Amino acid sequence: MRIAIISDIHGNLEALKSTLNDISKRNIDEIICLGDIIAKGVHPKECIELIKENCKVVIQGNCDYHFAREHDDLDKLPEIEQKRILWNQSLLRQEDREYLSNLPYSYEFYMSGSLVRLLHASPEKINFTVTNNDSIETKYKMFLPSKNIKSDKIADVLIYGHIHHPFMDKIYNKTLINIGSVGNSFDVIRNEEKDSSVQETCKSFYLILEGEYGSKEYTSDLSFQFVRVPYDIDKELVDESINLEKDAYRLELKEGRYRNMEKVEKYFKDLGVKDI
Ligand SMILES: [Mn+2]
Repeated sequence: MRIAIISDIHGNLEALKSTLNDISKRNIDEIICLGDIIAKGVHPKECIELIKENCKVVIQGNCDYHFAREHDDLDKLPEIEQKRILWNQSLLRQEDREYLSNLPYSYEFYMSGSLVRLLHASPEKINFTVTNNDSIETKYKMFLPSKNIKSDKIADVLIYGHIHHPFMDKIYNKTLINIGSVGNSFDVIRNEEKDSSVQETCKSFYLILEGEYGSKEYTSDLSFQFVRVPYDIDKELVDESINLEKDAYRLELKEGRYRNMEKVEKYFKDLGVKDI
């Protein structure tokens, strides 16, 4: 069984179309989405339609939850956040908001002996950020069950999205995988002296998981294939004149530079990372 896992489309229709087209050529049995279909780009409705048509399972992301729900405390939020919520909601129909609000938190199955669990960001919180630079203790917690997860088992393979930056790590006998982002790939830090082409960063990323679906026996092989798909970035940006944060969005799509650099720099400083 070959399962394609996609995440973090963020309203980028060209990226999603190119990714689905690539998947259609690779003998895939089913597609699973790990959330954040909307927010940032201007095509959330079209992306929701394509995701509904193509994905067997869709998990809720923090942006799906945050921008689809009613905010009773809207006037107490910072002004930019109020604007962001209203702008994102103006691009959605009521049925889209209901769909996004009712997506599940996680999904799991056995494959080739391993319990594979899929979620958007972390077991405890839908918007908690775990990166490949975090400690072994933090990474290990990703495999643990929580009140949000239906089973009480510790996962063997944990696959997630949210950070827009793919990696794979072994924590003891466990496997932690981030699949990257379809529509909003970026590097949190860019270094002009060390980087080569930004096109490496700006592609759509997804994962193919292959193994014996439903098997609790360690007798068959299990494999993970990271895929990068180019897409027409300029075509996607044609409709961006209505985008509330078009300059920041353009920088992310064209140059792979993240918009919230103060937050990122503080994060790395707190970790004690100097040479980035
Ligand atoms: Mn997210």
